[in-house]
Amino acid sequence: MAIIAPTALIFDVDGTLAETEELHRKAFNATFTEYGLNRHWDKALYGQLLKVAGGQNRLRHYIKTCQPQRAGEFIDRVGELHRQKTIIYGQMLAEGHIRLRPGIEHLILQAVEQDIRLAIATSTSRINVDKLFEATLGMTVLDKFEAICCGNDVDAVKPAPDLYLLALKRLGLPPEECLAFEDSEIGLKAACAAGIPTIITISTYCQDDDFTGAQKVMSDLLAGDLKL
Ligand code: XBP
Ligand code: MG
Repeated sequence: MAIIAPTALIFDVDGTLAETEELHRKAFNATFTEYGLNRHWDKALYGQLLKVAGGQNRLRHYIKTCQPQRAGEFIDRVGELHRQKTIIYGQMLAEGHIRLRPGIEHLILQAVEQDIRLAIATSTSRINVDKLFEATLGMTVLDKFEAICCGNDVDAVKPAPDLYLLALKRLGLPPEECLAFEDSEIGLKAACAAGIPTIITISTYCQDDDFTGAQKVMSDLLAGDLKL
């Protein structure tokens, strides 16, 4: 599939650049253990919880829907728990547990070479983006991204369009000149609501998502003969 030179590529992070969600899940569980909370999110439950983007939102949603009778135990400590989860997740990344998904490095380096502009739109926090790049492509590559829009930068994360609208604003571009890369239904909804054509590379946790509205749906970037 040849893409007619977009002016900018906007990347989601978790699930798209790398299969990070298993590491996020392990970091949440390690935090619960450290705090003696006797909770464990298995893969099936985490798959459902992923419908709520952003770790703090996810924790609050879990408490309200799965543990309402015991909410008092940790509803006030969501911020503290999430800070600890972020530290543990960063350590796991630094230990080298994550690789980029197939074709991602090539696509980003090709974009840099061809002066195609780069941006990020992610529900996660900036520190996690930095740690992922430190562990993979390096900070000099992250410096090539003109707009790095993270959960803390907006009022509403995905599926709201805010992150993508912010990326467009910072790039100073209309949506049709950009191309978004996503792995999830909520990410696709966010990009589409901002009017940005979107390519899906399906991640492990999003196999059953509805990708109606995507320009193209692929198992990974290498599977789709994608060329800039
Ligand atoms: C996916 C997310 C993230 C991570 C957890 O983000 O929802 O919340 O699961 O990250 P993306 P935090 O938009 O990159 O797919 O715990 O740092 O919020
Ligand atoms: Mg994602």
